[in-house]
Amino acid sequence: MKKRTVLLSALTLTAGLASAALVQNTYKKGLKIAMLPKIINIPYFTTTDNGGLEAIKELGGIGKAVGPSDGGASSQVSYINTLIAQRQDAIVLAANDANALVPSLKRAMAQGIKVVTFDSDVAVEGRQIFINQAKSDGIAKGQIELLSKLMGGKGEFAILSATPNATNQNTWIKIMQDELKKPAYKDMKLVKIAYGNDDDQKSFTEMQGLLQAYPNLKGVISPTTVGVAAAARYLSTSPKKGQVMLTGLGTPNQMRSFIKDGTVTAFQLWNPGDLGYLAAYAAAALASNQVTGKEGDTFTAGKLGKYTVGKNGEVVLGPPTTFDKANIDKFNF
Ligand code: RAM
Repeated sequence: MKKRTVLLSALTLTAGLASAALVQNTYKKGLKIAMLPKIINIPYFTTTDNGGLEAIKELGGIGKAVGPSDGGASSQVSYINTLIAQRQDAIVLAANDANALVPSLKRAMAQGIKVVTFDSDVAVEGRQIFINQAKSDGIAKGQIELLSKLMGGKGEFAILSATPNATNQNTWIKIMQDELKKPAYKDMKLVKIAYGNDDDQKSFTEMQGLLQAYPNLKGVISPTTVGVAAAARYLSTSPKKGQVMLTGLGTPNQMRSFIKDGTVTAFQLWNPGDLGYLAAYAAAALASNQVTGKEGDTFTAGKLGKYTVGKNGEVVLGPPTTFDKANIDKFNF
């Protein structure tokens, strides 16, 4: 039995080395690839940056991560312009706005710089590939289903979002609103959409405002890692703890204590490190002329394996995970 295990791991190791060698052959060395998240200095994007930088290092490229400290619609424009001036081979960005960045991204592409969006997209003409963390439909419907379960299918609830212009949150909210028209959710009422701007203090204050303005509130969905952590911190010391069900998209490390103290029962997310890693590989595949971003293109993303480009240049990382008391300690990001 022991022998077999050793043999198996030796085989796995050989297979791993073989695919690593393949990667070296397929991708250009020395590519300059820049990660440009929505905002810097929040754990979620530090993790996506690190995933991207890990991939770039594996590929023998030159990676860097830059970005604004706020999520305003045009806060990334000057960064894009600088990256163009630096003649990066590719820009990998999570967009703060669907349209505001398109003119500068078009300028980048006209100069041969490849553009990959991840997490939050721009209009299709502003990039070659979009790495979606999961199917938007699955994320949005999953959030409503989870909250409905927590609220017993009944009552008023609010959404505490990121910035009002965030492409990803707005896509999810629209799908949530459509989903609420289903008979299964007829007793659930969305009373307010608030915006914490992916700012901890603003999100905290918005959560406080929601609980004060809607005394019958039974639930809150915060589909942002910053928002859900700040909302949980507020709720954890409020008399409403246990009465208002809070869920959303959070990182296990930021949410662990709120799961353990009973403020939050369950929430969801994907692996942000893998998201950044996959996005950087897609950028390298474009910059190495392995793919153009058209439907059906395939590329190998190191440890994550093979991915196929779908409609409108979209690549999907995989389904999100639901975290609760039973599994949260298995995750460290
Ligand atoms: C925040 C950002 C990001 C979003 C996650 C869930 O970190 O708004 O865009 O995908 O939350």
